[in-house]
Amino acid sequence: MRINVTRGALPTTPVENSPPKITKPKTVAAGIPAVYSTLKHGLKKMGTISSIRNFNRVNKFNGFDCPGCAWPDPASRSIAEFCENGAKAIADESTKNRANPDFWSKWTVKELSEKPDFWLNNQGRITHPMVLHEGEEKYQAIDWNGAFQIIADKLAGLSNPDQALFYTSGRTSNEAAFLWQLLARSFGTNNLPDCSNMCHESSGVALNQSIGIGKGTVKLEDFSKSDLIIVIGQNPGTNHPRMLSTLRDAKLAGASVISINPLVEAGMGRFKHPQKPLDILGRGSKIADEHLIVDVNGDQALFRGFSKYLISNKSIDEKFIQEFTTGFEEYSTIVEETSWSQIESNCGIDKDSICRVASYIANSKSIICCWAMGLTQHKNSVSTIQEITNFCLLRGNIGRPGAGLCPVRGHSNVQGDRTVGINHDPPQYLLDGLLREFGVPAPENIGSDAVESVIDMISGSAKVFLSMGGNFLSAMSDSVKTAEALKHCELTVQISTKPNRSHLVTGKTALILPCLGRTEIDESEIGLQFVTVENSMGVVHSSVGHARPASHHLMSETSIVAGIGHALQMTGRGNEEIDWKSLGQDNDLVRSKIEKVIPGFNDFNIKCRVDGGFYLPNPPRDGRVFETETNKANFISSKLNSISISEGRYCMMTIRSHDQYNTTIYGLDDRYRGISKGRRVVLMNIQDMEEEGFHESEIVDIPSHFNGRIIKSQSWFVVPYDIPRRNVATYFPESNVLIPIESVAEGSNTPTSKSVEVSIAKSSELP
Ligand SMILES: Nc1nc2c(c(=O)[nH]1)N[C@H]1C(S)=C(S)[C@@H](COP(=O)(O)OP(=O)(O)OC[C@H]3O[C@@H](n4cnc5c(=O)[nH]c(N)nc54)[C@H](O)[C@@H]3O)O[C@H]1N2
Ligand SMILES: Nc1nc2c(c(=O)[nH]1)N[C@H]1C(S)=C(S)[C@@H](COP(=O)(O)OP(=O)(O)OC[C@H]3O[C@@H](n4cnc5c(=O)[nH]c(N)nc54)[C@H](O)[C@@H]3O)O[C@H]1N2
Ligand SMILES: [Mo]
Repeated sequence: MRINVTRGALPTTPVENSPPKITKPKTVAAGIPAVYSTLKHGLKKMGTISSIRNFNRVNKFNGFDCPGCAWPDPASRSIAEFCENGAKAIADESTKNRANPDFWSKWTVKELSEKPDFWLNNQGRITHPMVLHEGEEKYQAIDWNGAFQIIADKLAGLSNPDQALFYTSGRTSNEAAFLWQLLARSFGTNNLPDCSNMCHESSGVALNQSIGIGKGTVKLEDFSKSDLIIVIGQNPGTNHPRMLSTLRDAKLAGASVISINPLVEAGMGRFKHPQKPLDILGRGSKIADEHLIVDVNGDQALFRGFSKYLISNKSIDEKFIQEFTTGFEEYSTIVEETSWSQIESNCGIDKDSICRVASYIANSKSIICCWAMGLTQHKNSVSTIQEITNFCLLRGNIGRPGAGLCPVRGHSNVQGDRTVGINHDPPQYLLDGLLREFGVPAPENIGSDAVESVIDMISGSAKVFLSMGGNFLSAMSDSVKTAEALKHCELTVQISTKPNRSHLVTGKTALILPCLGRTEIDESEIGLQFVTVENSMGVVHSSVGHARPASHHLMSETSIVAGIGHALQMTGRGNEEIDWKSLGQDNDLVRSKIEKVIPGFNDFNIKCRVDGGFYLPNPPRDGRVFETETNKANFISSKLNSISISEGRYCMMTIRSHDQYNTTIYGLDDRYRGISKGRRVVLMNIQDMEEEGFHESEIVDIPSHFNGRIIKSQSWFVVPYDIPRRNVATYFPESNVLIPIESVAEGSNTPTSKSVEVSIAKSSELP
């Protein structure tokens, strides 16, 4: 048997040997420290001139879409419409460092895997296509045609199209994503796992069943018309900083804000707008009027409590319920049957506090509910999000100004990717459209999602893994199993900008295909190209890069997909009708195809050239039309089903620090939480620490427990933190190793990254 050389490569970043520095968490977000951090990251990585050029073009008409998050742009944009963390994302892409063939020739993949994730990312932009041949220990440069040929030959050699997996990360443009799914489906498979499977899949599944669309129902302008904005399981100060400006403006217009979170996050305290001088110097604006400190995984119970109050006090909109919904009777029965004691024990908040807030809710005319990963990555996520939808339906808080549901997306185009066809379980109109426009017949089977892909690779039923962006190994749960899965493959291919761990734990043969980033000029043989993206509120708009590409060997994502498609066609295995050559050169042509296949894109090429872009249709938002099986909005009744944690164990959530973008680690500080110079920390309630006999920075081991399986991880530093008892928090992706691949949300199959049953033990061996 041949040896896979990456077999010895580390699947996770190495452990840290020195303890972090711990100070008091901050109560104010942004302000001068954010301006300082923006400049520091910009100047250090890009240099002065590029910093000014790039920061000036972000989120502007004819500029590029900030790769930081999917929060929409306001109609009147300020001189610098971005935030500290958006600036870090831009600086990171525009770095002067280069991971060129010299760099790759210095290190074996095993040696690289022994470096921390932080170091890997800092090596800079990948400049050339690279190949790791079977049996070799180092990557070497390869020309583009050679790389495409390897992929085409491997794909053509598969006995069944479902042996290939086409992963997508949500930074990919609409045009590249559309071509990517066309490539997969023309090859004959729906195997299109994506980062959304680990992210907002639970929101999509829940909302589709409840209101007939897997997206939110508010526009940005609704925030200033709202009386009450509830922010649930979200840390906007770090992950959606521009949302804080929206919340601040909504408050100035009279709204109240409630944050529901086990942690009091700095952004939800006070906020100093970094682009408003008076704000910077003053005390800033208070954002949350109320923090409800819910236990991890307690939201379903909490919202059940709100509904119980509203129904028993008849604070409901009977006319709306009658006209637009079904299932109310059943829901009110199940609500009535749920006891207050069960609600209190599941969410960790007492009845009086729930009723006090509910009475406030009863007096608020228009309510928006926003949420992110704190809600979507639990076993009961789908039913929790449906409970929140039920709560909104009770008072008709949907499809009218200032009210609605707002799942806040993460990656800047994750919503658009799904719209244009990145979906392992595609809608019929998409399949019909592909047949009509390209003569591509529907693939035989429903595809695999992210978790199923890991299982397919381990079992050998998938042999080729192709990745459009992202870092599958580090982003997925159960890092060791995911590594085993990738190592089982014949070929792994990563279309990337920067080095990451998925380049180091690979199949027998591995390719890295370096692509242009958002900020860069995309010039094809027929002229300058731009792409489009869809933000969290369904607005599609253009993104135009202006910077000189990091290397003249880079190709755009669209031309890479077309290159693979064309090479596959040459083997006789691809669909003959698709004109890959033209599609790879001409994004207008791709957009004209999107227009013909996906509803809502009429006059796409005209509308995407208008400043601000255009809204995709959204029936619940636009006209209280619910395209469900019942043609109504459905109250969906579920039993309360929070996870139960055994005596002596903890419920662990895995969260982001202020210095990371998902698996890309910019630095070792989490400024708002007062933790610096280290990421291998476990945040613990001080009373739990005392009970366990732990001191600050004590080194502990963490075993996770799931259905009899125990996974151990060593060397974590204990940090005392204001977190509910029996809850702990660690950073993603270091702790992904502890999340069992089998532990998923019911209905959406999303890894339960926010509720992992763990115990915490004194370390058996000191470093
Ligand atoms: N700078 C930066 N920006 C980003 C990203 C990044 O990594 N860095 N990632 C992008 C992506 S892809 C995404 S999806 C978003 C993620 O944005 P967030 O969802 O804000 O990210 P997380 O750090 O996972 O934060 C989850 C929040 O939920 C809380 N929480 C955890 N469990 C529960 C629970 O059971 N109930 C409640 N009510 N709260 C809970 C945590 O305390 C934390 O505040 O951000 C996007 N933007
Ligand atoms: N435990 C735990 N796990 C989680 C989460 C969690 O909260 N807890 N969150 C989950 C969520 S919400 C998400 S979205 C996933 C994220 O999963 P992914 O999207 O797979 O991961 P990223 O870290 O965003 O991907 C980073 C890599 O993308 C590449 N890249 C950057 N820009 C570009 C570009 O413009 N084009 C291309 N082709 N490549 C580019 C770079 O090489 C970089 O190393 O992780 C999930 N995993
Ligand atoms: Mo995400």
